[in-house]
Amino acid sequence: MVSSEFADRPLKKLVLFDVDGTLSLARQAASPEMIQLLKNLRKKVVIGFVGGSDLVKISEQLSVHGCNAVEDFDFAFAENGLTAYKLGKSLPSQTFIKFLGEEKYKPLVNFILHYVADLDIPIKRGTFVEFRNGMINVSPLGRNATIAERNEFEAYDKIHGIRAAFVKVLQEKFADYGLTFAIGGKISFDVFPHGWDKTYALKHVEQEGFEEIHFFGDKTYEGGNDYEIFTDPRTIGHSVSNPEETAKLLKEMFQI
Ligand code: M1P
Repeated sequence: MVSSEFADRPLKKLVLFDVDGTLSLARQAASPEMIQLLKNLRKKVVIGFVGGSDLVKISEQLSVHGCNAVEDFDFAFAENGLTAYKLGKSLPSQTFIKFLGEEKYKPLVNFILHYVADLDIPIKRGTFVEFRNGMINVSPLGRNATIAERNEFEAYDKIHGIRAAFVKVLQEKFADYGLTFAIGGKISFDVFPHGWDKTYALKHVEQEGFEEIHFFGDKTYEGGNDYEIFTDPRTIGHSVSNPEETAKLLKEMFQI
């Protein structure tokens, strides 16, 4: 039985979305058309997003065109659900540093910063390690790069495999840390405890009694940060290449 909080929705289904590449272009705002489509969808089903980024960044992308990312989605999951809201109210959360402890974190971050310092790549900017609530995000380019610099790094990385090589070294060196290294976006990778991938968000919804939980994502291939939730037996996964494809599928599936 789905909770009475969602009694106004004719379909007892939950539809979850990745953000970058699924609802909007990476690190960019969702279009007015996408926001309107989500409003229409919410009249029929329960909706939520599951992003890898922190809530501030996701809000920059989804709190646009009159939408509020926390209030206009029934479930708002940032950092894979480590920061979680249901109907605008926050749910209990965990932290990366509590899981790992300072004494294990310090050698990890020191090693990462040394590795970045020794990397010979065309350009570097700043913020190579972003410390978040539920994970750290590591970028060889640096997070405060421009959109053009991000795209250039992505193209360079496709040829030179900078992130893949970095991840391999970390997986070997810190094999006993219980950490997952996931390449989700264009310039960085996320580091979080095993199981704190996007399936973490499902812990918050599995007792709600939905008849179906759909998930839409673009990084659904093995190694991508949508892979685990896309292949999870609790979800019906939909792989998309861009927001336009998400919109097309939603219109077909839900007649909106
Ligand atoms: O949502 C996908 C990823 O988006 C960003 O990645 P990048 O800056 O590399 O494009 C990051 O916020 C990352 O944490 C997230 O997984």
